[in-house]
Amino acid sequence: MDHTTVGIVGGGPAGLLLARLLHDSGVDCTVLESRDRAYVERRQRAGILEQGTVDALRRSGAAERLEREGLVHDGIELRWNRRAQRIDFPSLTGGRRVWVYAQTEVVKDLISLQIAHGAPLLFEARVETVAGAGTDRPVIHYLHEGRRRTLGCDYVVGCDGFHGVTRRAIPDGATRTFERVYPYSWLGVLADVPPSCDELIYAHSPRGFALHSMRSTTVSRLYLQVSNGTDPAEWPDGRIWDELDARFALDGDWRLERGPITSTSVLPMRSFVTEPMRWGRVLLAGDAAHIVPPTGAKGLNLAASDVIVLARAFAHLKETGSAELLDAYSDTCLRRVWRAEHFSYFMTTTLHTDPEQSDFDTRLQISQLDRIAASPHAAAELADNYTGLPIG
Ligand code: RFL
Ligand code: PHB
Repeated sequence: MDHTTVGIVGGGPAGLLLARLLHDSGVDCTVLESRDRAYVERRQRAGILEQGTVDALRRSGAAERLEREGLVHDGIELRWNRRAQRIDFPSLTGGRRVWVYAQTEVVKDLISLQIAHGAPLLFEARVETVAGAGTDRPVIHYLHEGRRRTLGCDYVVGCDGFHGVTRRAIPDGATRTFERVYPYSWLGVLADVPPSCDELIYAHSPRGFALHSMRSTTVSRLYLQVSNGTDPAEWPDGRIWDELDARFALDGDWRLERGPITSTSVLPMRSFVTEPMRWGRVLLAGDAAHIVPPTGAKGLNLAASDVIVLARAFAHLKETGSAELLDAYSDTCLRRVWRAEHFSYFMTTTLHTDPEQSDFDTRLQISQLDRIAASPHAAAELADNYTGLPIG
């Protein structure tokens, strides 16, 4: 049986960044990813990186292309009642900002570094089970090149996302889960057209939520609130642009540029937390442990902050022999996780229209948005959460 110190299940952003950070500390690890490289590199997802995520990528030498191609954003725009309000991050947070750099690109950069350094990263290696969580030698059983294989580990980290298998290695009753499913989804649209704005626009409208984001100076990323169970085929391109126009409408001057739509997909929205994030020698990180609705742009950043905390704990164990930081891992992460859960819930419920929503509920949303526009304290609370709180 092969052996490694840290067996990492899943080669998404959490697993790949953890592998980089462990490599930097001289802790050996193996990443097992069920999909092929092209699939992982193309999976369209997040677009916003917080300062702490960018700092970690810089420290691990994975930010070279991000420095060149990433777009630094100093604020976002909120729209409601046909008016716009900019939230300026640096002035409200003591200098913090965010980066627009797609998750696909972060993943590509991390994969190419991992391969360049010869660190073990297996694609098309599907983990079937993780056994022995309660022992000091957990084992990963996986399928690779048509053969069943086994990897013995000192620790296993489940970075295998919400539908992964590692969470199941923890006995029933040892964890508690918390969940909320939202009564709406997002229709995500990628279009070959320069963004119609310099910064992201989050729009509340009587027709539902809309978000204008971007992938580069030539590619726009747009989202529309739609009903759960929507089939993207119900949304031909003309209908998408008309609906975006209606939801972003302003009394002032503004024009949404249209262009060829290259992909559409429907994304359900969920909040989910597992507590604790560790049992015995099995630890969970990223979406395997928690999910947020994407309105606060927190999912990828939470995945990054989990593995930053975890990599520090493994480095401490290697240097001092003390498992103190590893023992504190779950509590340290969950404080930040719950803050992000609250912020994501707040952004989601303030900006979306619940199909059951009354006029009273809508007035409360408008009052909250008016308050953010009128009060630097309310705006600072949003900016502080959006740009990301300190890690650890
Ligand atoms: P991932 O990315 O799901 O990666 C898990 C990996 O594990 C593999 N896997 C397995 N491998 C081996 N054996 C098995 N049995 C396996 N089962 C699964 C999978 O193939 C996959 O490669 O989890 P990770 O690494 O924790 O990363 C989390 C982020 O991907 C996620 O939180 C974000 O994408 C969420 N998110 C956003 N986060 C942000 O911070 N900012 C954003 O702007 C933002 N926008 C978004 C988002 C998520 C979205 N969707 C699709 C839910 C926008 C969208 C539309
Ligand atoms: C994105 O660009 O995909 C994106 C940006 C901000 C969000 C969610 C998604 O809140």
